[in-house]
Amino acid sequence: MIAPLQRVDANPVLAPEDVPFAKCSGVFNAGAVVDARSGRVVMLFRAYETDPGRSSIGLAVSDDGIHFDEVRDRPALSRVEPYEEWGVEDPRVAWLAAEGRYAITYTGHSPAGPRLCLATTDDILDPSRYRRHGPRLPTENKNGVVFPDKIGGRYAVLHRPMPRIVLARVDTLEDPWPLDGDVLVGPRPGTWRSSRVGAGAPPLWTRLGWLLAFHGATAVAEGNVYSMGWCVLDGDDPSRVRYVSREPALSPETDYEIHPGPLPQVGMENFPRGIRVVFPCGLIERGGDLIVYYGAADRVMAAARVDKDALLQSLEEAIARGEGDVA
Ligand code: BMA
Repeated sequence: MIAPLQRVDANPVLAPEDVPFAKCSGVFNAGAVVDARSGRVVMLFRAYETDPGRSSIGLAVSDDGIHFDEVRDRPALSRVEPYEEWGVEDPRVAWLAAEGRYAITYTGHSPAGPRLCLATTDDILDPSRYRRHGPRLPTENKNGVVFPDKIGGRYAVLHRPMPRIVLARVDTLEDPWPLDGDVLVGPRPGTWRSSRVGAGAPPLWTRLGWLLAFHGATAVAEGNVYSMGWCVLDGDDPSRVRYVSREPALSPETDYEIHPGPLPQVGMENFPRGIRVVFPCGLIERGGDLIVYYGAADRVMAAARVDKDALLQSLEEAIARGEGDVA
């Protein structure tokens, strides 16, 4: 058995009423990173503003990674550029230690469609220093992440030409990214990821290779349930997939992960059996634990933790038993 993620008692760790800058009906799909200077945990969250019914990205800070006592009174990223007209959504943050900068990937939504966008900064706590680099790909795409280290002298990125996760390599993050790449994980009929998958948090380096939290969804006719799984990629060659969760690591079960709807931020036609969503965008190390941050039911932020050594040990044993489900 894979060491289970345990939901933290404080869940939800961030909710719409915690946002000081706007009336919101949802705070969800937040990326997270440990601030390199202070060691505090920084969460960039999607805030769905009731009026005008569009998202911005807010910033919250925590000492223990569970209690986010400080929530900034203005958005860290708001709708500024034409490609952000309909909202900025679903941020993920990677700390590029060798360069002393952070890479923030997010969805810029506009009449042109959702685009995977990039911003970078040398200070995650100072949004005035965030620099936008615009959409990375000229076509519809979401769920992109940047690896925290270069591999073989190039940046490695994951993105999601529907419905699968691909790995691409680029010489600079600011150049356009390739439309396609090596397919890592795709949907699998009859399973928890029967319809589509997408990268969650930026991969984390471990002794087994790169650990990726990702989401998978069933088809709308099957209820469109979003769950989280683990994927392990080879450390030297991340196009080699060593493990993909057969069963979800986390699935909607609690009252905050299941919502009957309607919610203004959710297209209810996509959720015939209610909103059932676990949507991971952040993964950090804290003490001996890994903490996953995930949007729950497209309404609140939640966290779950697992002992890192126990997780890696159980993944290693599953790989040795040939349970990688890699096909
Ligand atoms: C995805 C994105 C996410 C959302 C999820 C579940 O396609 O739109 O922002 O959380 O669906 O509704």
